[in-house]
Amino acid sequence: MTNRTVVVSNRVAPIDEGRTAAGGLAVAVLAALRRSGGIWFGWSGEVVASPGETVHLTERGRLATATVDLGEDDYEAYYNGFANATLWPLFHYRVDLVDFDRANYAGYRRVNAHFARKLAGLLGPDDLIWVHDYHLIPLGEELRRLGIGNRIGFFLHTPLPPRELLATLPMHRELMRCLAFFDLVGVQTERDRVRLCGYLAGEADALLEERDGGASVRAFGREFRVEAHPIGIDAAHVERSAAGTANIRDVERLRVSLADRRLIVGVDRLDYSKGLPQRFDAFAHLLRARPGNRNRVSLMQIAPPTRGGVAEYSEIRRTLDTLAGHVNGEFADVDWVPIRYLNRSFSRRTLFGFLRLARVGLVTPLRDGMNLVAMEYLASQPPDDPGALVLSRFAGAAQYLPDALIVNPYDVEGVAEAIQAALAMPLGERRERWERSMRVLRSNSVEAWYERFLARLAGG
Ligand code: ADQ
Repeated sequence: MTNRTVVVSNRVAPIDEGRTAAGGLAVAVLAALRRSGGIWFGWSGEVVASPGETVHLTERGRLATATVDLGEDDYEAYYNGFANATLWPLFHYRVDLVDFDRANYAGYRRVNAHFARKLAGLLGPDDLIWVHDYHLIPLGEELRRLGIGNRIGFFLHTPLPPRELLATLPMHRELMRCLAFFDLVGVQTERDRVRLCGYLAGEADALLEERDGGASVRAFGREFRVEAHPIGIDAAHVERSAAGTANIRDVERLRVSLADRRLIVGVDRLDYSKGLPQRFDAFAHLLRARPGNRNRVSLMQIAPPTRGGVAEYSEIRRTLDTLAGHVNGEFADVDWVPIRYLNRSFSRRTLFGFLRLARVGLVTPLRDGMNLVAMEYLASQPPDDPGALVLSRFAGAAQYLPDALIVNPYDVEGVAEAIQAALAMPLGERRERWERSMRVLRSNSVEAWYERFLARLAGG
């Protein structure tokens, strides 16, 4: 890759982030930017009384990060408001939770325009610009308004709902029109791509031509491409890392505490899209319907709270506290608690160690763009005795991992039966399913995803 790359996302990982601390995506972006040279631009994570015009620049060789602070009003309207109380629920099909506040939309546009002004001053004429996620949909249009003619790509990490749901947003046309200012729009799955094309054809009279594994679109007086580019993980790194976790103190403590009981594990941000109440219900159903599992299996659910500034997140937290309490109250024994519910983060290595100990990985979001935890669970397994993955059909990952036990997360009894099947699955079958899944993961690493998207963006 010869062009310099400029990555733009809401949050920017610190440039000195250690390999173990950073998420897979952050590691991949930093490594790739080091190779090609480039900038990672976004919000600093700081909310300040008067943000001013400062851009915080950190440079290490050919790699730089550039961040800007947000004022309190902008933070509320842009981040807590339009991004996380409007677009996040809407894109996860939760129209019932969507906040339709026009003032928040104005704040969202204001912050995108501000980001564009600050970013424009850092750009060279040949830079490839790659914008990430739902926080920054208008950024392409704002950059074009400032005369930026570079190639600009956009990738949506969340799902995209069907046209009828998108159209509930009062400013849906204005928002979706922003996509036309990018040269390439990437989504996680073929289904998301078809939904986006369906919206563009139905609401914007787009002319669509299916070719080269995607669609060339003419809409809103512009031409652009829409393609599916499923994200992956660095499977080799997770495999190596998970294999060396037995001596980590928390992993050892977990193993000892289980004695000869089987572990079922869930790891999610505490978010209503992740289907956690249904998951707890399914586990309770398993204990009720199959009493042989009592005192024989434990569910450990790790769910660090996120987005505390959005009301729905305090609500889902309360719901889960109550539910976990009920299930534990009903089934716990003097030496056994059925659900270990932990509202905290762990280092990635420790997480991989937990995943490796689990006979069943339980990944049952009601809706998810991809879901990297499902992949990390598989890559963490010991090859000679791998566990089984129970995976929601509504996670993008289900479209790439048909060898998981695919479930409907709303069907509590069905999920309980799938957990039972996973617990009972013979070693031979577990190995076959795992090996086929790992072939998929190894052939689509996060690095390959990154390079492929940029090559498509550069290629015209
Ligand atoms: P998320 O909704 O955050 O991502 P996911 O894909 O599972 O969901 O990624 C979460 C990442 O955070 C994983 O790498 C996981 O290991 C890590 N993580 C989760 N809980 C943790 C904890 N307690 N401690 C430490 N690390 C933890 C969004 C979309 C997804 C899409 C990704 C990437 O919602 O659908 O797959 O982006 O595109």
